[in-house]
Amino acid sequence: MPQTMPTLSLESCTQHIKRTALNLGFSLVGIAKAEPLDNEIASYSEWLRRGFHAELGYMERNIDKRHDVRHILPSTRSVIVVGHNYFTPHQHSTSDKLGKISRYAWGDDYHDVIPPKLERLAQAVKDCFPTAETKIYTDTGAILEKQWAVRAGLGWQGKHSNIISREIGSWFFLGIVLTTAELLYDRPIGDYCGTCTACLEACPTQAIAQPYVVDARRCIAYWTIEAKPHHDIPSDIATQLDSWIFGCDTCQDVCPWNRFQKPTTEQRFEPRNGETSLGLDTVRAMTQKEFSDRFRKSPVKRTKLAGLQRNARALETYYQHQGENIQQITTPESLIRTEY
Ligand code: B12
Ligand code: SF4
Ligand code: SF4
Repeated sequence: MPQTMPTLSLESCTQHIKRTALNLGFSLVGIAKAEPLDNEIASYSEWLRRGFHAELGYMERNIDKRHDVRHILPSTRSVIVVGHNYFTPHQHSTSDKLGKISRYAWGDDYHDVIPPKLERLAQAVKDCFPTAETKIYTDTGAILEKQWAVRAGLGWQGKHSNIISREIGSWFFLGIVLTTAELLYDRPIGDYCGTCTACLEACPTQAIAQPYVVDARRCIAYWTIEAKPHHDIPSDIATQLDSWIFGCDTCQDVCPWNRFQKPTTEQRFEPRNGETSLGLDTVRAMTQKEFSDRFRKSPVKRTKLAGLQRNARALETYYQHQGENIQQITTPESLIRTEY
């Protein structure tokens, strides 16, 4: 397909698109040339071979699209990648009656908030290239979003496997616009993890199998969000839940690059009703209607009521286990006291 002719110079078009992204509330934007992800797909296939995708069967499909976005949109020339900050300056309330919700799920669902912004960004491409084709994604298709973010220079892949930006840390969502228009391209930046291993050490379930590689079978985020509600959380994971009832942020909470995060300007990512944790009793007693009303357009709905209640039961096991450990430590002393 011949290159569609821009109405302005390539520089002005690229600038117009990037400026539009920032005006829409994205904090990061970069552009990569559409090429096959040869090295990335080789390590992706190895990840699958080792069974690290747990029961995420969809990860085994559409490998050709993940390898080369031109299997999705033929004649794609550019991959525009944006990052949307979701950090809000709140902390979790914690007690053995509560379960923590991960940050990304405190407000409205990014699958609802981000696509309209991506549509407007796609329109900015068409302002310059009226005949260009576009396609948008945010965790909605067979695209290796993190690998494209690296190629577009948004940041580097941290040892916990999330993308980290030098400017805003890692509390951001990724969004993608594929387009047949040719633009000016950004370059990857370096890896700024250095000798740090804080995330590997902090992961409660040792899910980071080796630096940069997460085994979903051991990841709390997998078990509390993605695992089918009828699957009980295995006891070796349940006893290490670190108080999470939905998702897990431990590896990002300890990352030094998240120390100086700036709050998002998107009000819809503020915690709903100021809540960052859920009462275990409330969840156990919740009816389907209460669940649907409370989590409409919230990421939490993904786990379904049965999944959330399964998580609450597992957390009770976790707190019980914590209690037993404390008791074990105090037992010898209490024995001595009773003898005297
Ligand atoms: C499947 C999935 C999951 C799975 C698997 C996690 C994973 N690490 O892939 C589960 C359910 C566990 C999960 C959890 C979370 N997820 Co998720 N998830 C995805 C999804 C749909 C696909 C990711 C994927 O392709 N994984 C496959 C593996 C193989 O890819 P990878 O981890 O990048 O692995 C590469 C490296 O291991 C690399 N590699 C191997 N050796 C080496 C060595 C070096 C030196 C390097 C650099 C690389 C390297 O090779 C692999 C392939 O290239 C994406 C959306 C999308 N379509 O991309 C969102 C996405 C990755 N998730 C996201 C988020 C926010 C989360 C959570 C933080 C949510 C939460 N709070 O609970 C957690 C984080 C857990 C973690 N530490 O990764 C965001 C991440 C944003 C960001 N800033 O990076 C994404 C991009 C969604 C979005 N659009 O915003 N997720
Ligand atoms: S999300 Fe939690 S369980 Fe998964 S790798 Fe990070 S710290 Fe480990
Ligand atoms: S905690 Fe350290 S090793 Fe892990 S991602 Fe952050 S900087 Fe990299």
